[in-house]
Amino acid sequence: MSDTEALQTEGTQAAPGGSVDVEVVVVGAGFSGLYLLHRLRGLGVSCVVVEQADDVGGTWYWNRYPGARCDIMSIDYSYSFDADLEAEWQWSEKYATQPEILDYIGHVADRFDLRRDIRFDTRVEHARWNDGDATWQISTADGDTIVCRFYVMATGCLSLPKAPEIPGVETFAGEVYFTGRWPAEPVDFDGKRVGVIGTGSSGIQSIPIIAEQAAELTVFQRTPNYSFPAHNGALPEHKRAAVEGRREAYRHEARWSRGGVPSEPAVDGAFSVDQAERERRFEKVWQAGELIGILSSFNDLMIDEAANDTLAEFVRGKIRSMVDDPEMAERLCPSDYPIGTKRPCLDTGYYETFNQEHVHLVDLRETPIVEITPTGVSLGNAEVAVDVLVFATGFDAMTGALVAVDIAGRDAVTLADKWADGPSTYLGLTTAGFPNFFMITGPGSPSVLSNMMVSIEQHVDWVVDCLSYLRDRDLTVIEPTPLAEAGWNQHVNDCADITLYPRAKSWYMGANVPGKPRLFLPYVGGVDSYRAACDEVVGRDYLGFRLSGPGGSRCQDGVVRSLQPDVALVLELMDELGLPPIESLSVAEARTFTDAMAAQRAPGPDVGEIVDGEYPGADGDLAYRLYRPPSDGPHPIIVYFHGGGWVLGAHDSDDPYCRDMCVRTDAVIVSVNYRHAPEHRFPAAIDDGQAAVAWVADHAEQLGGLPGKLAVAGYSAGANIAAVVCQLDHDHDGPELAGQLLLSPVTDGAMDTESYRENADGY
Ligand code: FAD
Ligand code: N01
Repeated sequence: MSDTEALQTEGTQAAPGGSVDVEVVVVGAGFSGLYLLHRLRGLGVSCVVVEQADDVGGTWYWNRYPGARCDIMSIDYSYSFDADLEAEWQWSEKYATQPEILDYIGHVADRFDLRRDIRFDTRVEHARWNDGDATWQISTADGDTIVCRFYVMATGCLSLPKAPEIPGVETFAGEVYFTGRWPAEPVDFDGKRVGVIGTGSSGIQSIPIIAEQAAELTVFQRTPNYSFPAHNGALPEHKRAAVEGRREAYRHEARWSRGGVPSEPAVDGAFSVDQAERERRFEKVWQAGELIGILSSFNDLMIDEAANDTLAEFVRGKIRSMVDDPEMAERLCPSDYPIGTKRPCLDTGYYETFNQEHVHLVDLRETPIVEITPTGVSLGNAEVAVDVLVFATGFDAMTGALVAVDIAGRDAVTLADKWADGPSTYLGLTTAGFPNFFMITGPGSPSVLSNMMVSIEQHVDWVVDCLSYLRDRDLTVIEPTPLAEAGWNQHVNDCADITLYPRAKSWYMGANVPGKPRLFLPYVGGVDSYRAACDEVVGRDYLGFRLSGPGGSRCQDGVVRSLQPDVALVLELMDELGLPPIESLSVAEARTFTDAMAAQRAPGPDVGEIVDGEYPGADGDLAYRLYRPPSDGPHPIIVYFHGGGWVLGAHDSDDPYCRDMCVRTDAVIVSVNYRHAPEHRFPAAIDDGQAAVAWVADHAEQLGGLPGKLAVAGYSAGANIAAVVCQLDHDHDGPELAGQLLLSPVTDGAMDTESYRENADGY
């Protein structure tokens, strides 16, 4: 246990505990709120659920647009907490429609007699924490207040439609519909001219059905999406086999899977196989129509742009093959963001819809909407006349419904103020300054990146177990500490930063809402890792939470995940392999080990040319490998020194990295070998480094370099060599260098130097 984690017992004075109307107020009667109510009843805790709609259902109450259905298989996208419920409900198809899902939710509400504790048609508008008696006061739009001990927002990640942000909407004289607020009564498009604005999942699901009825359909597309055919129908055989007779085991696998659906994670990268094998695998997932499998057909699709582009190009090829008009096909092909970084879609006949004569596509990047007029959509020079407008323009996702309520915590600080620069949470469940306040699938949890049912059940179970823990110990207040929260935020960001997700203007990034802070909102580390972190927090006596009440007051402060995620991955891999720590290996063993690890990794992008050769080192010839970019030369040259603690590696051991650097910098990379310790003691490596830079400078032209454009780079120990060589060349009139690039150059183990304080970021 570290010092910061030491259990601090802060006396046993009773924390206040004023009287309450009800122990728990839950806002929202979707999947989350209903399960929470059921579990709290089981715990014998009084609870009221407040819901603005007139019935249960949440997402599936509001999104009644034509074609609405789930895109995680219904057998997975359903509650798992009750075996009898599972046994008695049979889904009619692989991906159930909205009416069937709403029926299911209604069935659950009836079966567990939930409606009697739900206040429908009631919108929560304010919530105030009262520090004096440790209660929340919840105020509704109709002027009622409810005083409670614990306050849970089960308000959904995709429940607050965003404004369309197009001038003139209110002037439109025809019918207007929002997919996220679709009326209960059927909408008749028959013989009408319909405009659909938006091509996210809602647009892509509804467009083919609206096209079946409308006289003319115009789709207004700002960003094309990647969509895969759902191949809906009966439950696939492999799924039936995976579940039959072992449902509980199957559900357990889902809880400990990466995305909330049992699946075999890919162990190889996209470039570890040839193109034919890549295409074969992509074709297999295309035919399967399963969202979770698609992005995990190789292990590097979401972290390596070149790998990602192989899948993106495969899908673009499919779009071109399905859409007859080549120009229309190109407009439907996404090209300016990695596939998967905006949520991909599953569809039924979406692309083929554009082959129909009465279906038109307006590319808003070519002709933006100027305004909505009383009769249609003005594109500046032209107007598209419509009778009906459908806004499939999405949601203020993940934070919208939370900050829409005026929630004031300690010292009257509001959630909206605290999150002005983006949400800050501990585990996506709680936030410092807001005691006894919980969010279900809040920002910083896997939520929208997972099968939400698994994430919802996990969050609800965690909250209910927490309340049970508090009750058993006569504790009444729980709040995360700033340290724990900062650590979690850092971990969430670090996980996102090693992926391609932040590259897209997506709702995951808050980019769809003008003025919303840009940061990656969900936790991308996986349902399994996340669950492990939540369990660990509990197992370490609610690490990072301050607990108080008549039963005492304590806090075990600390950070649950302090290791950089990529480092953690390597360590976990080594742990799984059962290898001894590298520092305990002999030099020969360590070299064998790193060679074996290097053989496993993805090869890196293609470059224009690779040339192996030798240069005169300080004490004999040494090998180098030259990477030339695909573009026409001459190019700048970078002399590169590999990493490996002065002991390991060679001129070709950082091959993927050198390829990547070559392609991205458009420079020739000359990766040089140097003599290693312990056989060759200091300063052998430095001497070779100087010799290498001098030789490359002298031969720059023959190597295809631009005169005067020579830089030196290195990784880890190689960066130390690069730094020293640059210094020596500077001091002793060596070759003129245009720059140096030092990656992870550990020059001093101490962390209290000026340089470290000024420059070090993160861990
Ligand atoms: P919601 O279902 O959003 O319920 C929140 C409830 O809170 C709503 O009823 C709302 O009215 C109420 N509420 C909000 N604010 C207030 C307030 N201030 N006062 C009173 N009441 C309030 N996820 C998947 O994993 N798989 C899928 O296939 C899938 N398909 C989806 C399809 C669509 C069209 C959409 C929009 C989302 C989909 N999702 C899917 C995500 C989906 O939102 C979740 O799976 C899940 O339904 C969320 O349940 P919830 O109870 O947490 O929130
Ligand atoms: O919303 P979206 P959605 N002018 O934000 C465009 C879940 N879901 O309701 O990309 C013109 O994805 C916007 O363009 P751009 C799922 O998680 C699941 O479709 O911002 N266009 C985009 O094309 C999903 O991701 C299912 O450039 C404007 C579209 O509107 C999430 O809910 C079904 C615009 C919005 O797409 C949200 O999906 C439905 C403007 N002013 C939803 N403003 C399943 O299949 C926005 N757009 C399970």
